[in-house]
Amino acid sequence: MDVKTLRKTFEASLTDLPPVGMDVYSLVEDFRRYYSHTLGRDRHCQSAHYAYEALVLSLRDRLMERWKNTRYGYEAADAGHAYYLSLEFLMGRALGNAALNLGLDEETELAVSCLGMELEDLVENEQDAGLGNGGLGRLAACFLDSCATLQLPVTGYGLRYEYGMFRQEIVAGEQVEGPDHWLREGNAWELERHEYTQRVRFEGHTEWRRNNVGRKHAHWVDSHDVLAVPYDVPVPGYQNGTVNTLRLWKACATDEFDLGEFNAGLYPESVSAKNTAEQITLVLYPNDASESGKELRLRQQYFLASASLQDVVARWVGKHGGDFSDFADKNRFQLNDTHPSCAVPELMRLLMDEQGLEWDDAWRITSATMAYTNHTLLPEALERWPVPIFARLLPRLLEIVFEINARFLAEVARRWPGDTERQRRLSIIEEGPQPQVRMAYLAIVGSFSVNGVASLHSRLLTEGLFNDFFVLWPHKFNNKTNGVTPRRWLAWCNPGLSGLITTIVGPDWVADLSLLAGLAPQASDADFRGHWREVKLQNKRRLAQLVKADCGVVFNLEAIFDVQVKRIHEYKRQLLNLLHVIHLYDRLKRGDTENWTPRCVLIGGKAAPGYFLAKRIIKLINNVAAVINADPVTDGRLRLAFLPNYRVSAMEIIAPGADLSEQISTAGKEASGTGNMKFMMNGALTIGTLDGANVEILEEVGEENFFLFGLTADKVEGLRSHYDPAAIIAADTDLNRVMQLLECGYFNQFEFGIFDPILQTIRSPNDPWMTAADFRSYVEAQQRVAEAYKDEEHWTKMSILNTAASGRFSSDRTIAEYNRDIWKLEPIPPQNGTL
Ligand code: F59
Repeated sequence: MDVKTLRKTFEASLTDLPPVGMDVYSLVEDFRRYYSHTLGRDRHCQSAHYAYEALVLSLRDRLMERWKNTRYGYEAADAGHAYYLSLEFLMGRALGNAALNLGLDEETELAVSCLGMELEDLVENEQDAGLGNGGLGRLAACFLDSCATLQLPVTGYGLRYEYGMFRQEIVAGEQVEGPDHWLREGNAWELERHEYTQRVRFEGHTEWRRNNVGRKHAHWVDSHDVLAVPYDVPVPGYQNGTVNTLRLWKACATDEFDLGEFNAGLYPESVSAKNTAEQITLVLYPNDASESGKELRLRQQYFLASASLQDVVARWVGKHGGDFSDFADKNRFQLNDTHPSCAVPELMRLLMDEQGLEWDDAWRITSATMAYTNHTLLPEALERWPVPIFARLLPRLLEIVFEINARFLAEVARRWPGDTERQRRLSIIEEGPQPQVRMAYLAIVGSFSVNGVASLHSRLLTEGLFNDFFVLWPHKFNNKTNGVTPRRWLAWCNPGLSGLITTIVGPDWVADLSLLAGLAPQASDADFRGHWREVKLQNKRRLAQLVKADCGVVFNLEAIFDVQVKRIHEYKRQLLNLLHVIHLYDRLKRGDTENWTPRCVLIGGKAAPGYFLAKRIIKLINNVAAVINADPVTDGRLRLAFLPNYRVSAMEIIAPGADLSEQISTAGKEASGTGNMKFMMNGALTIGTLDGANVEILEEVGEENFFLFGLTADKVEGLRSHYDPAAIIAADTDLNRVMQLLECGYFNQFEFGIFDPILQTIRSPNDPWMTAADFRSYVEAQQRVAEAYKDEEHWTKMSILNTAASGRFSSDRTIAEYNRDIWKLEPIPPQNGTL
């Protein structure tokens, strides 16, 4: 046989390799081989890390064949594909999820115990992939899980940060940030794909040349280029044989980048050039209170957009040559907030400058493939880039942005002749002493779909922030209420509750969460309630162990576990929570202890390193905790703990152990929230305002199973002009006493004045978060909580009804809606599918 035939035979043989065994025995065999022959460890190795790694490699083999079959399935179907572009994917740990989704959770546990180890101990060896700040990044991770579970051809594109979200330590009550070098011991899940490396340009300038038919053509010259090397991470669907891809780009220097200096003997200089290039994916940016124009951040954003789009276009050209007539039909780019919105001008550039299309054709394609999701209503969080920075870094892109804007404003002028004020308001370029590119406007103009993430949020977008655009293009706007994956957030993190649920509704709920509704009748079954309580108690025990280990605080298992975990931000009002805790302490000090319900309050979350007030709030929480926990009057009655380094893997222990979920943002400020959904699924009750997805949670579970309080979004806005916190404080004895305790320095005896900036915001008529306004209503709701908790049977009933009503908050439902309204993809099973 000639080499060509041999090669073809080899390639064909790759599709019918014998399947990798899915039984305990095969797992044990693979584990031993990886441990010994691949990792080269022997009986002298006591580090659990290598056992963890051997297990990952064993599971990865099982993913690998499904991964290939999935790709072949998509290729053969020649169907549409969606790309989720996001600067953040907060994946957390992958091991448990991979075992569960492969249907190997029991086998894995058995195999590991056959080898004299505990799965839990190995799992603990995995670093969280913390490539995100919070809700937005975790949403991207839940979405990938749901896309794979629904067998939708969706690929995630992101950045492979060397350092993820910073590690938070608490030193003397204050947040201290440390680097998160999550890749130090390697990442056995990822697969480097050198062969798909892309080249991304920066700086330089545009040169216009005529081609052979006399058409003017832009050339981006004298650029400083950086290589984008892809690392693929497998994303398994739930027991369906599908494995999708998360492709993360790493920035690498080109050879020529430093060759000149190197040859000239300028060794340190040549290395510094390499460093500049590779800095792009060195570290995740923590989101700040307001967005500052950091140049490196813009580099990251363009790097992601350009590498990803080039990758897609190259695959298209490989298959269809220069024929782009079907491109818009077959491709969708979902922009996770404005962060990747350079994709709009970048796709224009690729189609025109590199593929030779005319503006109108390129624009038809671009504006029919892009879809934008907004995640915030806070105007100060909207991204703007100073034109001079944009011009220097991405000169060619800015020309295209200007042209998009000119054509767009001409359209506005045709619709509203003479209305220059409207043109000024709608312009992608904000004029002023320092002109800025408004990234949200660029995304809206370039997209066929714009969505909010909860129904209230989407309504407020069209009525407020984006009203001018809504008037112009009402058809673009839609809502997609967020969800979370029930695989990680119930099936995996809460095996006790999952088992109990399965005894009632069968095992199918994991991929069809609406089936949880079948639990509702069990709420009136005393035996079932007993089992439910037993499981919750076990989960509270686990959570209490975590709190003891990480905070040194002992939680009483009989108490309400009252939990608020999320990024620290004024609008989320950790302060309101704290005012209530101080109020409870004040009651204890006054001897007002009759009918007391013991309560353990847990607060966790990271503050952006540059967000002064958020960091000071952490300090206040810790100071209050120190005073309260040391005072014997609180023994058995009240505890407060701040959990350091809140992250995905911590939430997997926290959500199952919580009784009460704090969702207390100022109404109209929290776009959706997703922690609220994780708590609800795990049977916690919510105390919350009518904000974000709380509105829909309340709708599902009913007022009688939810502790509602506070002003509505409309009321908040109505109150602004005459908000008078001083009067509210004076008229409310409890709040007055709390403020006195704070203001007399009760919690900062030797740290004079450090909390004054916080206290000033509470007393300010301009406090945007109106903390004082909701205090009374919040305390009353907390009293209802305390009362309700005393009736164990009734509380359990409400807990069951919360889980039963949580079906709507599966990200499977959310993704089904994205697909129905925006992507319109066909589900495609893998080729030669094995489950
Ligand atoms: C922007 C520019 C420069 C640097 C950082 C950022 C930036 C990064 C991350 C801004 C915001 C974020 C971020 O994490 N935002 C969110 O997590 N938003 C949340 O999104 C969730 C999912 O939709 C919502 O549930 C939640 O209400 C919202 O706050």
